[in-house]
Amino acid sequence: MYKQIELKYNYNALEPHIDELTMITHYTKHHAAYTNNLNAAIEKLPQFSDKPIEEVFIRLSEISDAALKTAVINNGGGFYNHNLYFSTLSPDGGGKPTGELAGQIEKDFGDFETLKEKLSGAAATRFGSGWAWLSANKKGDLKVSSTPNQDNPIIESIGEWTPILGIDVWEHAYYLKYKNLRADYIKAFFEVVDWKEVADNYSKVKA
Ligand code: MN3
Repeated sequence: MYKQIELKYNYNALEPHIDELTMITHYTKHHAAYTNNLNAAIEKLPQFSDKPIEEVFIRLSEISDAALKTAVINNGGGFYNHNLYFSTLSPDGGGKPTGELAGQIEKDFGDFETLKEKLSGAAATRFGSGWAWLSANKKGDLKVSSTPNQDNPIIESIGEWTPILGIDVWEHAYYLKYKNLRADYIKAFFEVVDWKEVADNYSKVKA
């Protein structure tokens, strides 16, 4: 059984950047539905029961039933992506990373502001629903990308890249407060990013 991560803050804790009703709806409706639907799909795939979702993502070619494979991609992505999203937000977030991650950002992007611009650009220009990502590989390289729907870099690269931070740009992530102003939501998102958590994710991906 896949389980949603528990939030380490209250639904209203990210105000005014991300509003309470969006958080409640996002976590208890959208994320919960992806998780339930993933569990229902995996019940039909006993070879994957109790396997980490990251392993399922890199073994998708073993699923021969096309509809079931689509269900695992959409709901497995929805489950995993939102666990990452909610775990890297914090009312004490914002600012910039320090330590090893900060050094790698300088190496790969020049400076933090450039990374922020690239990530914001990837999030702003993703057409329709999807995500913008900061990912790492085992060598410790960093990369900015975006994917449609509930896809993610693990699915897309078959395990070569693992996201360490994701910006959800589905309208359900911002429309209640920001309406059509996705760029304002993206700006606000950076005010609540928990860079310590992102740095922790980075050190886990790096071999
Ligand atoms: Mn979402």
